Amino acid sequence: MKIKQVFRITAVSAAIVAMGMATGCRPQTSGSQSVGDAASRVYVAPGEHDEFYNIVSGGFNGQISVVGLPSGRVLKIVPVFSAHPENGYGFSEESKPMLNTSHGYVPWDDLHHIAISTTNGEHDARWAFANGNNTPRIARLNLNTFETEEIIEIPNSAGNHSSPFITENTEYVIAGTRFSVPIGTDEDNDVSIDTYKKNFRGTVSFIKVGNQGDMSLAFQLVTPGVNFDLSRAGKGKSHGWFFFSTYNTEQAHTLLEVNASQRDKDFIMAVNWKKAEEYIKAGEGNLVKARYAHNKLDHNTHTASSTMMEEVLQLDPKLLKDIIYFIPCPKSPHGTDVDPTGEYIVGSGKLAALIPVFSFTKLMKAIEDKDFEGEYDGHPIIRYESALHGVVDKPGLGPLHTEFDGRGNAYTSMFVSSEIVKWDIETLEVLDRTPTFYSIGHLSIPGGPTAKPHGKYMVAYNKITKDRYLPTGPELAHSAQLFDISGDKMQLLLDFPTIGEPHYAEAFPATLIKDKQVKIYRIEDNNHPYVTKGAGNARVERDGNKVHVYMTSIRSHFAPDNIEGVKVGDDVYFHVTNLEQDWDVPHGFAIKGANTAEILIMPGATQTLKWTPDRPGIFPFYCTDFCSALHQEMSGYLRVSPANSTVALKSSLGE
Ligand code: K7E
Ligand code: CUA
Repeated sequence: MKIKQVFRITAVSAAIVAMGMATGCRPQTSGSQSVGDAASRVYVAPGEHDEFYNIVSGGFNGQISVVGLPSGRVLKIVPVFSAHPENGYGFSEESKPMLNTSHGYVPWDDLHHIAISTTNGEHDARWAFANGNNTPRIARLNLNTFETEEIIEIPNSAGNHSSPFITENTEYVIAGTRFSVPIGTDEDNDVSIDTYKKNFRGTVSFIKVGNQGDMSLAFQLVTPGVNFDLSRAGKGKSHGWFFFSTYNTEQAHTLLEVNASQRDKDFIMAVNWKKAEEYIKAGEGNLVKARYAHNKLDHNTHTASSTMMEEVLQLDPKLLKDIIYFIPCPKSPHGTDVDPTGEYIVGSGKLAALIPVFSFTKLMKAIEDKDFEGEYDGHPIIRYESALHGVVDKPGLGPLHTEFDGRGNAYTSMFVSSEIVKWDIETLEVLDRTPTFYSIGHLSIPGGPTAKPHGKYMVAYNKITKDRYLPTGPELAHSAQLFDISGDKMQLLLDFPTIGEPHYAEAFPATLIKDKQVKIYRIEDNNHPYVTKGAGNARVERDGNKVHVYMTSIRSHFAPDNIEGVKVGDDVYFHVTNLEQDWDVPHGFAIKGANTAEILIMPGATQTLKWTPDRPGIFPFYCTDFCSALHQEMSGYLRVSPANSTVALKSSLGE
């Protein structure tokens, strides 16, 4: 969530702002209590490796950072929804299709949440999924290559914030809408905003995940026009169900900070997705027209392709009964979390003074007994008390997100009172609390959302940094804090700055993937249409005003390294194949005046930089990645002649 919204003063939020100022932004203690043996517990000696991989969302940078825990060291930035000049993602011809959407090329998004793949509810860490909020998309990263392999756009959605969430066996990744919008044809959608209640709808999308990770949009449920927020799949006994938090059940379309906070309770929407599957098997649902891009990287050609999809299967749970139930939940819930057993469902109402915990067993009984207290937009509302296990009383202010340690404890982040509260899932008793510096959003325990948390550590992702680090002008790095949660009391071990604005993160033991890492791509397997296998095949070819440069790179030269006969106005394609078959030897390629980024080519791969020279002259090109003692020598010249020139096209190396 964005702090600016919470801190804007209105009648409704003034009191909360006051509380936030008093307790959130200016905690009494400095928090510098982390001394002594804490230092040794986060110390990873030179040459040693971290115990956990932490996959951290970058928020408004549209990327993911990979951080080692407990050290907090940044290991890699993986570009996902944002073009990345560092390696040419979104600039190279091969990667541009990955950022294609029904709106065309969209090289930025706002990435908030991570979902690591699971089997039987436990991390298998084959893939990481992440959401793009602004132009609704879900991405899949391969955790053996740390590359974005696939992006699927979500039609009939706006503000894909409630996303992505994973079911127990990675059957689906699931995405809900933040902004309800009209969901008809483009022409139908041109309606007055004040017809919100009549025309605006939410959707929740179920994206099937295949054995190789491949995503396809299986179906969408059309829902009332509420705003969905953070959500979780059931697991164990609640497998087959899904729990969405909702706010703005008032269905306001203006001044939401007041108008969406009227009701005492919003809802958790419980979805029986197995029931939805039954309906689909029985032939229910409507295929409706929808335009959305599905982009995939092919490792054989090192090239992404984009396919425009045309329809989606929609189910209307108003007609198809027993899919959707609403559970009242105070007040504007931001997160719904399910404990490792699948029995307890925790609602975190960001404006509520308590944390309600629902029981799946009681919920099922209430449904069986039709223990309802009316309807919301045609869907049954379950009686609050009937589904309630109990409440955590006075936990703190502004509960947002809850994670679990697998030892019967829950940990909830409190944005307004700027603290983490530890409580017992059964007894609901508060066991411990610790301040965070400052204004925590998400917290993350390794395996925290799974059936088998790895426990040990917890990371707080804080929205406000203030005085934690050396100041860097108006904008400060966001701040994470690592806690030891192995004992009864949470203990602060480390502060570390982060990349972008992290929201959610997931961590898992390094042993799950560290020995499976891809080190090179086999050159024999490279089926790129413009691959050059061996420097002897390097050449230049003209096709009208297109010039294809079949180029190789190996320590420490490009072949060819002298090129003549290119003319102003030509489109020059440098197809660079890195012939290296050694780990950790990429080569880069850049040429003077190119209106794009470099390309960084992994061992055995081919990447293409397109360049349209705008003037005659001599243009040097060079390798950008320090690859050997003769890296500075890894360079070449390209001559550009006027458009009407008769200079013959030729290339050479060593002549
Ligand atoms: Cu709470 Cu976007 Cu997950 Cu941020 S959201 S904190
Ligand atoms: Cu290749 Cu530097």
